[in-house]
Parts: sequence; structure tokens; C-alpha cells
Amino acid sequence: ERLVLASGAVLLGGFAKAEAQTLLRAVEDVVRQAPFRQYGTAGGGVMAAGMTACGPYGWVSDRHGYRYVRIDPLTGRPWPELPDAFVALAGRAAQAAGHGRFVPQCGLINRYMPGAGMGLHQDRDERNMEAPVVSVSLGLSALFLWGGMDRRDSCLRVPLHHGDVVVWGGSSRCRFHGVLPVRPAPPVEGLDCRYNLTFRAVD
Ligand code: MD3
Ligand code: FE
Repeated sequence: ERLVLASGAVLLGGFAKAEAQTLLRAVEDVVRQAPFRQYGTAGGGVMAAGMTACGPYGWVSDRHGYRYVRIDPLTGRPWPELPDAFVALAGRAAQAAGHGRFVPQCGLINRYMPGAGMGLHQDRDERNMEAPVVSVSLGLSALFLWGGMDRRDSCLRVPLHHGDVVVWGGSSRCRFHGVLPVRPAPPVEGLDCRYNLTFRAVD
């Protein structure tokens, strides 16, 4: 189904379900070339989610902060190419949500083992804030926290399930958001963790 969460945020329930296995094979392909790693943060912490990326840009974090870079700091090589299945899905989802042509420059892949979550934050490292962010959930379900423009604003809890796609555009693009720790649960279509793919235009 197509649910408008708020101005600019559209939940496409199950939009990617039929192609989940294709997407997962593409994830494995990327991960062979750019393995999951846990980034440190400027605050001295370590992120709970494992991360990697593909496309012309990858998002990285370390003690100096967050940024997009063209070379994977772990391998010293350019990020793997964006799989065709990622580009096609991101474009179709953006279109279904009412956006124009969307060609991602970064596919960020987050892996949440049970117990892992992501604290409240804003995505503001992209120079292009007009383009939407397309996110795809695969595997175990999670409760997504959706706040306001201020960190202290109350959060809506939105369950995200295997195959759900959310397109974040317009004013929803700068809202605070996070992910509650993923609860241990029986595998979903053979997956015992949660993957979240986010597709972004960077510059
Ligand atoms: C709303 N990831 O990678 S996806 C992230 O489930 C991130 O892995 C979460 O937040 C995850 O930055 C949430 C949904 C999402 C992604 C980007 C957004 C929501 C967003 C950017 C702006 C507003
Ligand atoms: Fe985010």
C-alpha cells in the first residue's frame, strides 16, 4: 500500500518484496568487495550497525566526523558499482512517490544484528537536499523512530518490515530519525538480521 506519513514521506509497503532475493544477492556482491565495518564517531563511540556502501560515493564516519568519499577507507579502492537492481528500484520507488527522475549516487547498506539500533540523527551530509532519500528494509522488522525538526520533538514509531520502501523527500528530509534496537526474532525469508539500503543523491 501507499501511505503518506507526512508531507514528503511516502511508505510503499512491500514495494520491494518480489525482488528481495535479487536485492540480497546484490548486497552479497557489494559486501564481497567492500565488507561491513563498524564506524567510529566524532564523539568517541562506535556505531552498532555494520555499514558499507556502493556507487560513486560512500558515506563514512570516523573521529573527524561524517562525510561522503569516493574511496573506501577500508580497502583503499573505489566503492563497488551500484548494482543495476538498486538503481532500477530506487528510480521506480521515487517515481511511485511522486518525484521526478532519481539516479542515486550512493547506496548505503546498514546491517542490524539483533540488539543493534541507530540513535536519533538528521541526514545532512548531502549537498543535494532537493533529491529524496529512498530506503529499503529487508529481513527482520524494526521500529523506525520518526521525530521532528528538533531533537526533543516526540517521535512516531513506524514499524518497517521486509520489503517495505520509504521515500523521504521535501520537508521530511531534514527530520530527526532513528531505529530502535532490533528485537531477536525468527529469520525472515532466511535472514536473521535486518538490512536497510538507502539510496542518496550526494552532489
Ligand atoms: C528520513 N538509516 O542510514 S532508513 C541512515 O533503518 C538511516 O538504517 C535508518 O537513518 C535505517 O541514515 C533509517 C530511513 C531513513 C533514511 C534516511 C532519511 C529516513 C530518513 C533521511 C531523511 C529523513
Ligand atoms: Fe538517517
